[in-house]
Amino acid sequence: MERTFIMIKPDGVQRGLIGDIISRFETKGFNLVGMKFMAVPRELAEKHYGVHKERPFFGGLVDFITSSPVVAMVWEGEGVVGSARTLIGATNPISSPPGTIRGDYGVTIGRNIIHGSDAIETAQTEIALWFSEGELASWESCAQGWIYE
Ligand code: DAT
Ligand code: MG
Repeated sequence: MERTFIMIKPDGVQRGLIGDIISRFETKGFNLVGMKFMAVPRELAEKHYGVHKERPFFGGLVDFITSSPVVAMVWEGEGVVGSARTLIGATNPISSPPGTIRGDYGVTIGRNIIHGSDAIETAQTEIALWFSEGELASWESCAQGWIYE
């Protein structure tokens, strides 16, 4: 089953949005298979955003992600990688429609509330970076038969 890496960023935690955000993934019908509330070591933030290393915003982005705790999660379900990106919305919250997490709660690109993997392969890399195998738990929801045909 497909899995994706989701992180509620420091601004989402500070603004009291943890419950709402988790609720959106839960009520959509996805399964939570891993979750931890944590301070992010600088080295982990730099690895996670390694693809943006040469961008001018890289230093500020790493400062931001390490500035206050985050909620790191793994969610599972059919098409979860793409669907999570749809639930999250556009990178810049100001151009993200209402109903999306960033569209509902954010204003600027540097404070966009949440991260979600952008492809299946990226998700696998990010899950392995943030979680050990023992921190993930596979399970079947009792609602499975009412979510999937
Ligand atoms: P996304 O998080 O939608 O996958 P991304 O991978 O292009 O977006 O960028 C990673 C994060 O970096 C993004 O969530 C916010 C920050 N970021 C991207 N572009 C930026 C910019 N032009 N100025 C400031 N921060 C930016
Ligand atoms: Mg990205």
